[in-house]
Amino acid sequence: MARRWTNTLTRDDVTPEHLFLNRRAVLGGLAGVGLAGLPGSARAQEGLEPNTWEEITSYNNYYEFGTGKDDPARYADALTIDPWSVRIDGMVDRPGTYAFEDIMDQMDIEERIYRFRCVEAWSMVVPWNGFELADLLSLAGVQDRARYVAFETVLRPDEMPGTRFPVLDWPYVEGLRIDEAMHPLTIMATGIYGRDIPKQNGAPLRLVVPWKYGFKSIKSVVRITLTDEEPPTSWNRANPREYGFYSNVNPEVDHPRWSQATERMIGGGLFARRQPTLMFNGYADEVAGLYDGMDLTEFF
Ligand SMILES: Nc1nc2c(c(=O)[nH]1)N[C@H]1C(S)=C(S)[C@@H](COP(=O)(O)O)O[C@H]1N2
Ligand SMILES: [Mo]
Repeated sequence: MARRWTNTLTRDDVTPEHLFLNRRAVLGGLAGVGLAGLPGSARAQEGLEPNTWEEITSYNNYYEFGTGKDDPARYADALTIDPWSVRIDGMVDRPGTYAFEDIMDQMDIEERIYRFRCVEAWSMVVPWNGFELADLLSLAGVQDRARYVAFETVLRPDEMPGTRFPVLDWPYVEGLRIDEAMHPLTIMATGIYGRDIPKQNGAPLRLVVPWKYGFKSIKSVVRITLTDEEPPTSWNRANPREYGFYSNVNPEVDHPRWSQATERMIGGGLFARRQPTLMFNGYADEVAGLYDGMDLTEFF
């Protein structure tokens, strides 16, 4: 590991249950006092000011808890996240089951805030806490022949009411090419706003790939497999015409059923000005080189 660090996070840092359960009331109150009059869009458009906690945690996609935007906030409390472990296997030197606490002990997460734009039908700026996926993978030792990384979400029908319906082929799976996975903008998030990541946002750890559409950012990851073949992804399986493996944010490649040339900022209200979608979601300087020579209308 390149960075050494001192772990200051303990069990005592975990969000107190009563605050978590009452977050709507608590945060609604806070918003009423401190943040009134400053719409999320205005904040988010000045530089990279983050959206509010409420905007980020009450409007989610996590189909294991239902397909409605407010289903995850209503039902995700049922997910048990302690203990948690991630199996890392395939083309690695040290395959095994890595306990979440042990991963946290190895990672340099202190004061590491990644304020990323994330985009889909709406866009937001989220202050993530976490660590680079590359650092997690180096715990297991990636072998040279690995070309792709496959990810899998926990599947617990008892805790996840949405998985009783065949909306997607469960468990939710995603994948990245190895150079995408190793890129420093690709992170595993464990928190937002310096607090533990809420369950509806993918606790205890979820992928974040800021230059791709939101659905690449798989939640509540329990397995990571290094492979030499392009892995299946849930949305590509469900609808290969509409969702490709890469899913890079690209205003020039429309979804077959809608234009992706503009985005509406979440929190700005229905009349929020739509803004042009940026190539690679504004991260072109950092990541365009990964796709040199590729026809992005074919590899969408
Ligand atoms: N396991 C799992 N991960 C998932 C999803 C899901 O349904 N299940 N939805 C994806 C989609 S479509 C989006 S837009 C983002 C939303 O992340 P957010 O709720 O934190 O904004 O999560 C992605 N990760
Ligand atoms: Mo999505």
